[in-house]
Amino acid sequence: MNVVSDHCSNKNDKLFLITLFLFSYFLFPLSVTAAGLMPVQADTTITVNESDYYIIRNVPAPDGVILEVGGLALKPNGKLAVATRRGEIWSIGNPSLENGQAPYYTKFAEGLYETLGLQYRDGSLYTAQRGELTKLTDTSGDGVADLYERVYAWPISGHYHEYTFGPAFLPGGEMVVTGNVAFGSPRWWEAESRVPWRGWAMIISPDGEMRPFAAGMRSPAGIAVNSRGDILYTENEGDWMGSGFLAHVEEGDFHGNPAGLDWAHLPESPVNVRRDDIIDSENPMYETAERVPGVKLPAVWIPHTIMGISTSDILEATDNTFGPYKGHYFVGDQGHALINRLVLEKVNNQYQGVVFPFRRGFASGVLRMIWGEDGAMYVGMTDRGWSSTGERGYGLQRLEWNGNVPFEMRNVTAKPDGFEIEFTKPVHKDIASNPALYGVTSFIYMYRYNYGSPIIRQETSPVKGLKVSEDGYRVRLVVDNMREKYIHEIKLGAIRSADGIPLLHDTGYYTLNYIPEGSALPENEWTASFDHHAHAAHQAAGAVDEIVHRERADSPARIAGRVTAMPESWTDGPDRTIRLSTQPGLRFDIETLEVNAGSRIQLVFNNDDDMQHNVVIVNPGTADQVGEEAMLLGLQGPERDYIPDNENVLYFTSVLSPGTAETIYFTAPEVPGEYTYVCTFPGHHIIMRGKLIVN
Ligand SMILES: [Cu+2]
Repeated sequence: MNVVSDHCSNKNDKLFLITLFLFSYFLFPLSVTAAGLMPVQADTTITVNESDYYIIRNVPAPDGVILEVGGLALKPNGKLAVATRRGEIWSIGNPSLENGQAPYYTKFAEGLYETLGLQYRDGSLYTAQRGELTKLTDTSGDGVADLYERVYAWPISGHYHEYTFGPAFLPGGEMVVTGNVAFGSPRWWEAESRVPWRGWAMIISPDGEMRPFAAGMRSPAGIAVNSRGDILYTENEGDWMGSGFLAHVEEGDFHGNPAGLDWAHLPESPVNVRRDDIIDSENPMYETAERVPGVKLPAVWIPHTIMGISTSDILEATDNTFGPYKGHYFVGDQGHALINRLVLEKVNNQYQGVVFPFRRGFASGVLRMIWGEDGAMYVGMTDRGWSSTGERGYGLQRLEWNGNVPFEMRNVTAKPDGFEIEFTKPVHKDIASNPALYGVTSFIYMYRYNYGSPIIRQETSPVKGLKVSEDGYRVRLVVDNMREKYIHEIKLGAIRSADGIPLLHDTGYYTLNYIPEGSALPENEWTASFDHHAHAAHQAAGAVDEIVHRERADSPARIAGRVTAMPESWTDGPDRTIRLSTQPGLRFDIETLEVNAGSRIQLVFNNDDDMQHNVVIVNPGTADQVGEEAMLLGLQGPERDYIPDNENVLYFTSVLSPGTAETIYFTAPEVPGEYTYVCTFPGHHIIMRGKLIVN
């Protein structure tokens, strides 16, 4: 039905394609970006989008209802209960918009303090306020809570960042609640646990008994108890947290941020790690875990800026009504307004696994998700007073599956000698047999006092060979340099399904805490599917990739695009100096700039905000395209200042840390028009932009 299968119908054609593949590398070295590997086949007629499979629909709210969603619960009567950051609980009838009818809202409770979680159990709703776990009951049956009962209260200091999340129910009826740390001194972002048990998970019984359970949390916005009864939580980048992650919480665990250890010596604490055990260094966290028992490593790292910036809720798919993802977890991201898909496996009796992109484009920061009665997902959003990608500050949306199965990596599992990729549909075997279409790169983060971490210790893990399964659903990769405790980026080239459909997402990140034991794939099995031409192509492609990589940093386009010293020919100086700054909420301080065509511009960019930003001047109408490509740079993003190889990029600054500045010099375009300056730091481009009018 398509060019792909026709081209690959015999060996000669395949050789031709491999030649084309190599040739493409040499011809267009700077275009090796979004896909990582150049497409082998020339079929560009089929494009796939997330919205071809999963549809986002607004659940409208009446005027005056500020639905900054903090918690979602489904009641047995089909109504959706929504707790808000502003301390109200709404009961929404007909949330599925059945027959095109609007939903109807009833205020169930109010006057609560920043409710950031909600559960229904036996006729009551349970919610974590900032300072207590509360049970709400409608005893009169009029649809409004008339009994507010304290289950358990804990101290708070009053610092704004002391968010409390939960509860999640354990199988026996106890509840899990997690608490953020405060910030303090000497640096504004340094975590402080000013009162017990900030930075901890607490287990609270329905009759009000509390036991501190695990420490080391910093901003644990997502908690879930999975179908096996295990507690999972998600963490955000911050001090001692190199990136966001998902971890399995067991009694006595220490998850990484030392602030909460101030209470570890108390008699009721099950945590044996002490503050003195934690040493600031540029080494990865696993080195501390090897030295200090009780330090728990993430089950799955969710690479910062690549897969999101602030990890939120966790929702398990317990069946296949939302696509072929039974047993998978959907994990929200508040800052990037998206949802990732995560799959766990147990190796050495510990959870580890892989995270894939799933769906972007929600209206605001994704904080909460829940399954509806009809199998759709409700997505509760707020920008939480901070910023998020998306056009709105808050809201409620439905994510609906239309029944079409996207061609995706359904799962990646670890093998003693590599990885096995399982697809949602059979692969086109001739294409999928080309090892050059599989790239594995491993890396990790520092475990340190400072906020976040760069990517460190990045190495290639060469794919030596592969075996495509008989049914086409699986590709077994044999990989060199598998590194325990490292994140492995698995990036595919232009693999197609047997019916010619391209991958919806081409990258997954597998956290390899343990390499499983067992026997390797016998060499005669994978060499058989691995013809020597392809092998040669693979070797050559690898070599070329390295060359391309080195050239990129100082390619002519990059040098011309970012000139940081005034050109010597500007003997009279610049015609004009423009000072541009940033403001909170993903904004430049100037929305429109006017310059004369061909004039000499000195642009002084000050980043006064508390996030990283750049300024990229692009051709008229191309900011969306450039911003999207920047987000797809993956592991290359940080080192390239999130500047994709796109001819519409004219001039740019590097990515500036908070409180720093950079000056660039450029000549305004000769062609008048409305150009755009945009920040391409992942997730910012949709709102962080201004007009550059060239007269
Ligand atoms: Cu920005």
